Amino acid sequence: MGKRALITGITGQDGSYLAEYLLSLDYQVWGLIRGQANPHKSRVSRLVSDMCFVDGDMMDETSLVAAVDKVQPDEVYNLAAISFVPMSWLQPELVTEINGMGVLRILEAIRLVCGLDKSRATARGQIRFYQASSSEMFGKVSETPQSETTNYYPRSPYGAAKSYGHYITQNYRESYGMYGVSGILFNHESPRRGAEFVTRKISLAVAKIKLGLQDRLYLGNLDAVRDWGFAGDYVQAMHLMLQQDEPRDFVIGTEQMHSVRDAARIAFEAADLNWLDYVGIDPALVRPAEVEVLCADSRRAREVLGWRSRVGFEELMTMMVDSDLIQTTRELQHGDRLMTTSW
Ligand code: NDP
Ligand code: GDR
Repeated sequence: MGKRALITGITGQDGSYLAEYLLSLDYQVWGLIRGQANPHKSRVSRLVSDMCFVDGDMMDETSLVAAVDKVQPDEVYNLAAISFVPMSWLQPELVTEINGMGVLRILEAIRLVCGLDKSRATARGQIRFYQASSSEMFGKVSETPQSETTNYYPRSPYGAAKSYGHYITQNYRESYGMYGVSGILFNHESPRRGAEFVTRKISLAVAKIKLGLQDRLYLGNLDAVRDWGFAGDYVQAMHLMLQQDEPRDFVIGTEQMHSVRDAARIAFEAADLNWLDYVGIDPALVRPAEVEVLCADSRRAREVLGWRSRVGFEELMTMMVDSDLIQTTRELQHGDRLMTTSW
């Protein structure tokens, strides 16, 4: 058996892809599960066999110390968060607690279990830590594309909390000599993406329209531009970041820009439909403060990690539409409740 990894956010999109990838590298993989009957646990254990679970919540320091102590991991990947940006205007304190303070709590758990402090700098590297930072930290961008040296200007409580998580990871690296790094990841999607995010909302709607189950799709800001890649590619970058001699932060993206309008057009075309016949605007979906344009400059990742994004945007949207056509058809046949979003 190879190394041991602890993943928070195991029930989310990235958690399942990362677990699969690490298992393929002969890791022993542990996922942190919150709540007494987490409804998402069975979904991830169906997707990823051969992994172990440990209880814990990013709101609860004691549980994180116990989890790290029980697993004794070589690597911790902190993916847990409330990740849907609009939630952060509705529940700003909770989002700040989980996405910001939660990072501090898991860093403290590692520090306590390892006994890391300045006088024991040789302990560096005992547990390597990955923090899921976000391109949302760039917010109202000062330059395009955005790299590791671009200034942060978050435009949501989510972005502000992620910025705190980013800085506290850097601070623990510098204060205690911990091997702690942040991946500043741009949007990444997949058939496992939550239905509230725009790409999956579109692919699900295309499938339902194609199958005669839905008439219209309402979106917010069609002009927003993002750098969208495939989650399966991005989890490999997370792993690579923890295998370097020196801990460093990396920007991860495709370096390509597309608008929400492009996403809708491509997805409808994948099902031989014209998006103009089906898409409407709902002003309630426009955000209080929008991030207009994001595009990665991933040169450091290309040159140092040898990482690059493989799945292109058209391929990604088509993959999601195809998957939702299959899944929705199956749900219909089995009389299952259809996947939906109220956002
Ligand atoms: P998801 O929303 O799919 O998953 C979030 C995970 O966090 C879930 O497993 C959820 O578990 C867990 N979680 C939420 N609150 C807590 C808590 N209090 N304690 C423990 N676990 C909790 O996110 P993604 O997989 O898409 O993203 C992974 C990480 O990467 C997130 O931190 C996100 O902010 C960040 N990120 C994502 C990007 C993307 O495009 N996907 C881009 C940049 C950053 P539960 O089942 O209990 O709800
Ligand atoms: P984002 O992803 O906020 O970038 O955060 P999302 O898919 O929600 O929005 C992308 C862009 O699309 C615009 N948009 C809509 N978005 C949604 N969800 N629904 C709509 O109907 C709609 N219409 C237009 C949004 O305004 C936005 O500009 C994701 C999350 O995974 C974060 O956790 C992560 O940190 C960032 O990506 C990088």
